[in-house]
Amino acid sequence: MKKQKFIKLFLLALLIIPIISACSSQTASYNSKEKLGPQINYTITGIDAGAGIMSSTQTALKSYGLEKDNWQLQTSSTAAMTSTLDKAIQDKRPIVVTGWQPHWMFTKYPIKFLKDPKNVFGKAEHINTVVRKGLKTDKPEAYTILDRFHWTPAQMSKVMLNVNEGMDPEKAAKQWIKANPKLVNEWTKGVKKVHGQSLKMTYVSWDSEIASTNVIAQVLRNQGYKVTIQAMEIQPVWASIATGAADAQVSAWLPKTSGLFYKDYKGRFDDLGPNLEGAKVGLAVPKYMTNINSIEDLKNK
Ligand code: PBE
Repeated sequence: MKKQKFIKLFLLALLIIPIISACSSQTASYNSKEKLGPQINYTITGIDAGAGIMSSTQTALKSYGLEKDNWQLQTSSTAAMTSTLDKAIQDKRPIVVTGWQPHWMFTKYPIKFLKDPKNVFGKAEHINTVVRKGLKTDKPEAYTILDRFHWTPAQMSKVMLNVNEGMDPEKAAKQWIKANPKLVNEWTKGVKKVHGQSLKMTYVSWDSEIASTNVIAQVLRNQGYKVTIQAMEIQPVWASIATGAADAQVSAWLPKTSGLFYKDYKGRFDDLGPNLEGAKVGLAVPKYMTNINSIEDLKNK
């Protein structure tokens, strides 16, 4: 009698378990046959509110008619966004994030940019070096080095990856400088050493800017400057240069991402041109969302 009951229970379990797991996995992982919006609560996972990519995404929600479809942009931080992305990818769940390059998210995770036929995010971006008025005459040596500072996304990514793996940014910068003497020498060639003049740089704690600011600050330290770097929001970074409270920043993503600040502060800074070319900003999804390839697909698929 007892044995029969046990067998019945066992058979029931055999029947039920696959049904339960099928149900839960179906709501969890991405289903290309169902509309995307409801699967992710019509939410794009974003970063800090001040970032240019956030205002561009708001513009995209309007231009692509997603806003009236109840799509929304969630504010968080780069760290929170990448950890949400990490978890989603582990379960093959759908997710739409604000994405940009250079950033290790594109090396670490199988994600792709969504096409942007309305060109809201712009095609390519460059990152410019912006210094305060008067730096050229006050500190010509620093000005020359800052003006020459130029590297590639691949070079920046090396520093970013080390920092992402837990290395102290200053140490990562020193290591990178040691490994790239030829390039660094191009920036400093023929420039006189100085002796303890102070120099202040401001930046935003985005991975790319942590990397670039630490590298150029270290190069200037090796030249004899006493460099302090201070992290803040993007708007105060531009204000610090415009008011002369800081000497330089290397975080100006242009023409779109920081374009508003560039316009607002025009005439109150010196633009030394790009320190990096081939940057890109947009929306991104995991590659397993094979039928989502354009921002327009968020609406239609
Ligand atoms: N970013 C990275 C910044 C610039 C650097 C794309 C997140 C932004 O303003 O959006």
